[in-house]
Amino acid sequence: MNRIFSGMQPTGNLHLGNYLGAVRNWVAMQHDYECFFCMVDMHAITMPQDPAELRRSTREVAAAYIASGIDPDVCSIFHQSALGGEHAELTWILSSLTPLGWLNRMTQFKEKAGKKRENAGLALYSYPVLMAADILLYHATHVPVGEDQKQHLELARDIAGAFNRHYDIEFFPLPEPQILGEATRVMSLRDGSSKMSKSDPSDQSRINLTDDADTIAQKIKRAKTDPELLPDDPAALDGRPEAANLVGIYAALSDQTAAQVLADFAGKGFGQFKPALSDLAVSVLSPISENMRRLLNDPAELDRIIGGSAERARSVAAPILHKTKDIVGFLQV
Ligand code: AQP
Repeated sequence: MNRIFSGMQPTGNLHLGNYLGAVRNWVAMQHDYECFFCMVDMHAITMPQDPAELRRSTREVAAAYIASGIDPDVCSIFHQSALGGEHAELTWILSSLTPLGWLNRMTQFKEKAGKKRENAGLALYSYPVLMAADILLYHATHVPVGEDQKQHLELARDIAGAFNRHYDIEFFPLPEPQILGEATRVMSLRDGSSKMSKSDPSDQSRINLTDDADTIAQKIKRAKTDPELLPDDPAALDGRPEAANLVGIYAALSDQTAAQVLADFAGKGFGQFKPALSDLAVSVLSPISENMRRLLNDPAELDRIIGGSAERARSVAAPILHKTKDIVGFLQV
């Protein structure tokens, strides 16, 4: 059976982009692949985190996975640091084959380091090598992610290829990115040119999975738009990023294409479109946030699920790491 590895940083404020770009696709794929869904807390600390908040967010992400429909009896749902040694060890081995030039091209580092590049941490810079190790440690063949992670996945493929070539062995499968659905890049509600993000200082920029119905409705009502009516052809949304974003969100939430959505709303303004979008978003997200609340009320049960999954993950990762070390030439006595 082909294998999936994917993850999410427990950095708070899980949002509609995380859901539509990633988790929802995982739910659809979970019975066709052997799945490992991780809370990547080692990635989270590449930016400063409050320890108590990191622990809280790690459980919250696990709750979001399960509340969205991931079945913990079928998939492994665990935190990366539970196998921290294995992930870190493979990262080191892969680092030895990763040219700096490859890392220098990564746009996420440039965005997150910003103007204070000299002060950015080494882990933020080598983040994509840890991500490659996450995937390769499980011999994952498919990695469902949002569009923003495409560059990191291409790097993971390059690193896998470099290892196989260097040691002249077909050992690591080259993982296939799975960028699926009508909303692979959900944009901010306040600015159609930047992606919806957990770390955006404006809470109005995103719909959080924990927002209640009134908050969702109010955020959509205030979302930036333009004065034009909706067209009947998606191509006519070019140059209208905010309108295209809201239509894309509607399409993804209703399992339609943008063209099907526009067939219903062509000639209508946002005064009519936004309330319909609010109702739709509330109907999809309310059951998820209710389920999340219920799961978070029983942290012991969540910890039981996470701990059991980590054991399952270890049974897959340990032999792959052992074999990797053998290939590299480490004495294993
Ligand atoms: N706006 C988005 N649209 C579609 N997919 C998205 N993803 C994130 N934002 C969008 C997808 O969600 C998964 C988990 O992402 P992550 O938590 O590991 O980190 P990220 O991509 O850096 O997400 P954020 O929200 O932007 O977090 P911060 O602000 O902390 O950096 C990935 O599959 C990602 O593609």
